[in-house]
Amino acid sequence: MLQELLQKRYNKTIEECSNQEIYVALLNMVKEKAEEKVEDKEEKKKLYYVSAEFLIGKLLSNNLINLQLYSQIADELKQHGKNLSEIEEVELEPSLGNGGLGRLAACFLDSIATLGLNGDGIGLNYHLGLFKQVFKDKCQTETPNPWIDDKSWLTKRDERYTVEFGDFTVTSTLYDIAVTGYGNRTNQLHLFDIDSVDEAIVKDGIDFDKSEVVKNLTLFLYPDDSDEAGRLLRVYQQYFMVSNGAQLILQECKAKGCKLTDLHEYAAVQINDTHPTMIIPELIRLLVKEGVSMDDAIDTVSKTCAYTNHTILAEALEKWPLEFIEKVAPSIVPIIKELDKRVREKYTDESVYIIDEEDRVHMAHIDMHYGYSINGVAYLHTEILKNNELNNFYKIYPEKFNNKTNGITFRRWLLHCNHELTALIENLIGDEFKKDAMELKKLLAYKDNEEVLNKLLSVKQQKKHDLAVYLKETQGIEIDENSIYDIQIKRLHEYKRQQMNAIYAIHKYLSIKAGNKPDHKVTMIFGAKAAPAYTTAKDIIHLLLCLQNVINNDPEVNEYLKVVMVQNYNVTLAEKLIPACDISEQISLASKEASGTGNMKFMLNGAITLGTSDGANVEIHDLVGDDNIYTFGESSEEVIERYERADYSSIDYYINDKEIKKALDFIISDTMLETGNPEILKRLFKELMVKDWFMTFPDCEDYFATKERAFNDYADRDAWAKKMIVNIANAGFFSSDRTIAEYNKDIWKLTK
Ligand code: 26V
Repeated sequence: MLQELLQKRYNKTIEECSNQEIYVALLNMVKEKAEEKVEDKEEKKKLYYVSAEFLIGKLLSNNLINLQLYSQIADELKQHGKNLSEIEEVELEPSLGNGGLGRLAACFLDSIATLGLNGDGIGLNYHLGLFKQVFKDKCQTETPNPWIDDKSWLTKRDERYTVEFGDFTVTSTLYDIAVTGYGNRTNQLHLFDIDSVDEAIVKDGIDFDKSEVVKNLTLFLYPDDSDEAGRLLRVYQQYFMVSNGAQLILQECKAKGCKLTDLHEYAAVQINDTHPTMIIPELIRLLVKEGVSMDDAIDTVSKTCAYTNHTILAEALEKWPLEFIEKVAPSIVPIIKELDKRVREKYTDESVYIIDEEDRVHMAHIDMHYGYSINGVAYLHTEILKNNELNNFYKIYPEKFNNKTNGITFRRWLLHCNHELTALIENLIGDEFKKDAMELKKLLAYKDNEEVLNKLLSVKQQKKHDLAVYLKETQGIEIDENSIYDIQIKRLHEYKRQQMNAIYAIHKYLSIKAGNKPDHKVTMIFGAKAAPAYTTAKDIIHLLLCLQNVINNDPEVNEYLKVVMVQNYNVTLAEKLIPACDISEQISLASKEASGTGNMKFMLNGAITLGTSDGANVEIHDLVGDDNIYTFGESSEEVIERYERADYSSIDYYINDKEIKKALDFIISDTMLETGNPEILKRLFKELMVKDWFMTFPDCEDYFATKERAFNDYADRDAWAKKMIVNIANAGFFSSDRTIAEYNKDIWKLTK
């Protein structure tokens, strides 16, 4: 098949073609095949998943898998001495997301198409995506991450919409990326853009003139919002996204004969976090403009839009100054005021108003009053929303609240990233699990089968070897494949507590130096980007890079412990790291991680979770039982109470706990100050000693002890392999196919 294609395209054989040429030929073939699976006649109702982020990752292999062409192409290439994974290297990874929220949106699109549902994504075509992370002097620096070239997955469409901002008007351009379902239909990811964006305005690193919106509107994902111009640009991006989205939705519904007051029968709009919230007033505005009464417009839009909450962190819940919206999108201001007025007429509780006394617009409040569903993303998270964070809204609208525990697409996070494990599973239980993830439960029958357990261990060993080779080749990092791989990869945020893991590294380092030689070597692997303006997060990266230097260069210790921080952690790296992992670090402060999805990917690939009772860890625990997970730390209730009492004093721990003091003091020891930047290290030391806002110290003792227990258990290979198989067998619940089926049943109600 490929041979013919290349012959026709280049008049060359597979052997004669460069990887680049083969890639381009495959890209075009996939685009054509995907197009054939676009449904000619759409169902009446359609879902629009609106999100500022879609962290889709590389698409070639994923699409080949979904079109069920992967083995055929891979085999053909192999016969001719080529390797599909090398060809994949040609593809640039689009970085259209920060982390979990964006990756979740990408998994959801895959599952929506796989379940054969009529649903498209709506977002923005950021030219330079999220920044690329480059380490310099053991610190994070940021550079642009261009990903669009003539061989990208984007297809330019003819649709153009006009978006009116306060002081100027733009015409948008629409690009689509085909979303192939596994053995099913093709949907679209619509990414809006404007032609005038100018990459040449980027100066040093990722700096650019924020005032020229026509040149920078879709340049970067979430430009630095540490200053007012950056925050304003975010509002421009958001309004641009939703105004285009609203116009597209209305155009498609009208084409199907929708009466405007029946919008909710034709469209379900899922608002992914508060970033797309302005779609509510924008839809209302457009309906009113077409002659629908305000009452009817509010009524139908409220029955169309549904909101997903992804965090309880107050600083992440958007509140835009009304004057920003007045400048960016003056035409929706009267609508927002009208929506607020109606709330004020009904409720006396000021905490549920849309516009507060400082004239800030609480975006989530618009979603909750004027949407028909409010969901959290894991059981615990939804309970906290109902009982604590959003309790005032829960009291008004109990019927709107529901939980949808997150999921991941098994096509990317098992079939694609772990061919060896997929083959082993297929040999044991057949291939039904590819469509029905709950089939994985059948693996439990093998949990005492020594031969199977050994095979599982050798698959893990193979993936550990592959990672070692990959890191050496791509980053010059050497790791010992016979060590335990203990991995924490996720955005750098204090609540995720990479700093607690770093404190463990110091503790262990000092303990080895004091003569306690461990039985098993451990490689601690970190991967994380920090927001460019988030000082403490960047300081923690500096700490990790300094520890990497000190520990790995200490001959007394490096036989037993190694610390590795990979550069520019992204989806591609995750696909290499996750299959290789032994211990999955999920150590957020209980109550703070809404769900986590990395935890699910690790579990599916046979890593054992070391985690707090937070987010979806709680559900992992319920599924695998006490023997197959390592949990530690204070409960979410205890943490919530501590915050309410406001009596946590980190300095007391520093003074009273010898181990904590020793580890913390090491941060500003001569060894460290000679290795790193004294100003940064001292600043971080102080931050932890006098603040420790995410309360690492109270959990340290339990964390360290539980971690040691896990390392010791690892030595019993059979017992460990049994834990692995129990984890894999129970991971089916976390398929995003299950999550999407629930969204559809409870919220979208699309018919097939
Ligand atoms: C955003 C920000 C922005 C301002 C500074 C602090 C801050 C902290 C957190 C966030 C997170 C925004 C929303 C988000 O990405 N939530 C993640 O969503 C995932 C998918 O539901 C979920 O698995 C993660 O637990 C959750 O953190």
